[in-house]
Amino acid sequence: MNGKRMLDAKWIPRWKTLAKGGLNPRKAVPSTKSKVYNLTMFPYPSGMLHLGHLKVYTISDVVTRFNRMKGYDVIHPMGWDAFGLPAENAAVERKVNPAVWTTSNISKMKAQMEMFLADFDWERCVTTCDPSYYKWTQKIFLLLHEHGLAYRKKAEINWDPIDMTVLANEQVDDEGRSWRSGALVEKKLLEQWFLGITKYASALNKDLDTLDEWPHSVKTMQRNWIGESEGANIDFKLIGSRLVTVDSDVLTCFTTRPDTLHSVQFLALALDHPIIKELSFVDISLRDFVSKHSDSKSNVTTEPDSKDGYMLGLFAENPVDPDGDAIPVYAAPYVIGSYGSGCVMGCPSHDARDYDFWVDKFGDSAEFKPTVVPKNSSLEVELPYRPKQGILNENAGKYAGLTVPEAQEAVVKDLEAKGLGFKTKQYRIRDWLISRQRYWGAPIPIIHCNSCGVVPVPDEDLPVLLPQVEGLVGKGGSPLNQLEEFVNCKCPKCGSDAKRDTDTMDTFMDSSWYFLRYTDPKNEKEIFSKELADRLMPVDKYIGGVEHAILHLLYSRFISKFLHDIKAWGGENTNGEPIKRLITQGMVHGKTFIEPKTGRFLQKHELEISGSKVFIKGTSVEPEVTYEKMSKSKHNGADPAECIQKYGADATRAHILFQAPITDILNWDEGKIVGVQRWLKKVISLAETIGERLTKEPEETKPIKDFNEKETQLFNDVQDYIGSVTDSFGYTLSLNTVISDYMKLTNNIADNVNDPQVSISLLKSSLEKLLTIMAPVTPVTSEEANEILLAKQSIPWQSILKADWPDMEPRIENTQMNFSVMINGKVRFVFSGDKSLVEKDPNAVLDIILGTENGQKHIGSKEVKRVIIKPKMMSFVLGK
Ligand code: ANZ
Ligand code: ZN
Repeated sequence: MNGKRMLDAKWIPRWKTLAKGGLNPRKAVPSTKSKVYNLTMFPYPSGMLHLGHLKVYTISDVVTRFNRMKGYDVIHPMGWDAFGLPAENAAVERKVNPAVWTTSNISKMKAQMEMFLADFDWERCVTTCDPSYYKWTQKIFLLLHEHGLAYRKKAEINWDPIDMTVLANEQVDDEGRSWRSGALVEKKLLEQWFLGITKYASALNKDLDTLDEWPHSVKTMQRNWIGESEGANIDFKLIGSRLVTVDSDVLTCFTTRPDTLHSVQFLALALDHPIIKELSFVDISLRDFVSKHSDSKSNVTTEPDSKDGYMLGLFAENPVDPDGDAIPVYAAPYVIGSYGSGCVMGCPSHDARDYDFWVDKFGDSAEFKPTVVPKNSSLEVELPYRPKQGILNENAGKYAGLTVPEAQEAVVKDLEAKGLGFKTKQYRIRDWLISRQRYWGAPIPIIHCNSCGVVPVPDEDLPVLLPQVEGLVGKGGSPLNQLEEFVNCKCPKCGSDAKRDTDTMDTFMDSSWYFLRYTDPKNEKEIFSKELADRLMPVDKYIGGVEHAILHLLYSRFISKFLHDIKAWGGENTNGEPIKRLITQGMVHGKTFIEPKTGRFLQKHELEISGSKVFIKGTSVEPEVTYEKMSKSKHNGADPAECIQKYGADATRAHILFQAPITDILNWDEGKIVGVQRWLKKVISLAETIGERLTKEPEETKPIKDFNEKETQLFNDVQDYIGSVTDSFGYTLSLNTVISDYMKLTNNIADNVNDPQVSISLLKSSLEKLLTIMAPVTPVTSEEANEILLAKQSIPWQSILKADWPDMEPRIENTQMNFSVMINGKVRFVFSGDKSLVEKDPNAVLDIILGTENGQKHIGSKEVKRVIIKPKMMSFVLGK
């Protein structure tokens, strides 16, 4: 063990004694102010903390320690996101049960967190795979079901052929690959459970406006994901319809541009539209067209770029021009079945896709019916004309001359009056598919009965325990299905033989409410007590990775709002938003060495360090150096535990904060940690020097009004740094400047430490303040230096971590000035006096000088011929 680790090992047990097992004795000091809820995204228990964890937990730990010193009642919980594929897959690889694997990883990671002194409220710990937790995840599912927000439907699902499970839309990237395995996702039709997040789409979108303390970028991502479009539903009557299974003779189209209604030249239906289903029975070529454009497994597909279309032989009338040309209806793969009404009013003059479709059908002979033209009529119009700044032309009949917004209002109003349309909004977001055909998750608490149908598991039978079995782990396709003792049960309603649902829930369900459970983690009777949740919610600061900007945060907002709506928490005036301030920390990138010729990533053992340079071993070639996302293949990872072993917790914590603003990417360069180490050493040696002086010099507290220039300067600097660090911790979270403030103040005190003009009492109190404000980041060094200082004064030790945060005292105006006193042109001594002497009568000043020892010595009773007083200088010319 080296010196630094020895200090860690010295202090950790002492704190634990004081803090009843915790790492921060301050926790034992009663709080005087209101609550602060600091939260970090809980990890999945992989067994190994990485530098990203170290960074995020250090940030929340230092801020929490600061909040506690300020007297707040802080809650700072930690838990484990323990269900899910990563755990299941890892357990498969290592041939152990995920439960066993998870438990052992949790204790490993907890120990690693202690190593870098992260002080969490372990008494609030939750583990999502623990029955005492997932019982309540299941209860929330049942509540959603009770409120019509959990339902089953046959759905085309995204099937990940590697992980052998269903993925939510959100888990498939733009290229159609699984976010986890990277496999190309296939489509399948399965009976699945969905949560009705779309019912909350409007609230989730609107309330983003209330989240003032969220990063703009995250709100934009959520807004795009929800995808709210304002527009209208417009009904087109079918002419002479001979449809039988479809019991309506109107086609409803959702449009964002009701102003273009007069330019409609066709209607286009999605391939899974009920009308197309019916017509396919009799029309073989339509059947061929659909199957040509459809996925063989699911029958539905959307080809957003396809210009293909099939004329159905149906015609419709335009609601604003019923006597005009009959409008042909097509089947078109570019129309999305699940968006709007699955039917588009085609405006080739104004919409790019409709234009392409139309031109593909009619080529050069295609005719157009534009209704919107530029305001400036001399401008050449190129179709499709899409701008909304135009006005309507004569094709628009009575609406001619109106601007686009005016026309939209007027058209919709007229349609509404005739019952042919209405204003509405559409959302791009889809309901949340939560069924997973995997083992390691919370079982869906539903029983299927032949006579009663879908039956919720009664509350008294919760939790539906996940059976502890070997062999099922890692198999896709609902492995619980193979366990007869699990599947077979009695129907809670009629008592006859029934079967359990064998799917488990998406783990995003587990993590969508854990912050609520932290408010009351041991409750055995309720999800959580309303009273406790109301007192501790919302989360004041939530720190985590931006990769969770959409999924986790949107689901968390949804479930919180739902629980709020059913009055599980929250007062009248809140809108159920769970997170007040969101802080997205930047990633940690690793130093990466690349062979210049081949571009190959080099391993550490292939490198050789010589002075400040690095060479490829055995050559004089310098590798290219970059910083990139840490990964095994780039050999650029760094082990936090190793770093703490080498440098101690304080240096590691300070280094990680110092290298970059918390929201920026942090380029991890261990070499730079020496600067931090040097600073910490300096702090300890300051304690020794000042302590030593305290044993020799009398410590008289000098009143502030008697401070000389140097003392005033030091005193004011200390106040400035306290102010700046307080702001950084309290609001801006500019934690890199906190570290540089510490360093500057340390240097400041060090510059004065041997100056006889600076009183020992001021030096001591300055150092004490420095140690106190350092305590959130470098508790070991603060504690060690404080102990040295106390020992030298023979004061019994008490933990500095218990201290209150120092107040910033008002700066003092310096009234004193050092004057160099010249006698006959030569500086003889320095006189420290009030600045106002400059304006005084020279003879009065002379009297003051004559009153000093130096004045008597150098002037005495000699004749003074001239006196000149200037700032910082006095000159006396004496007679012979
Ligand atoms: C006529 C029109 C004229 C349209 C025009 C746009 C511009 P956003 O903004 O994304 O919501 N649309 C409606 N339902 C559709 C579906 N199921 N599949 C594909 N496209 C669909 O898009 C709304 C617009 O997309 C709607 O407004 C409709 O085309 C089309 F100058 O109606 B529009
Ligand atoms: Zn039954």
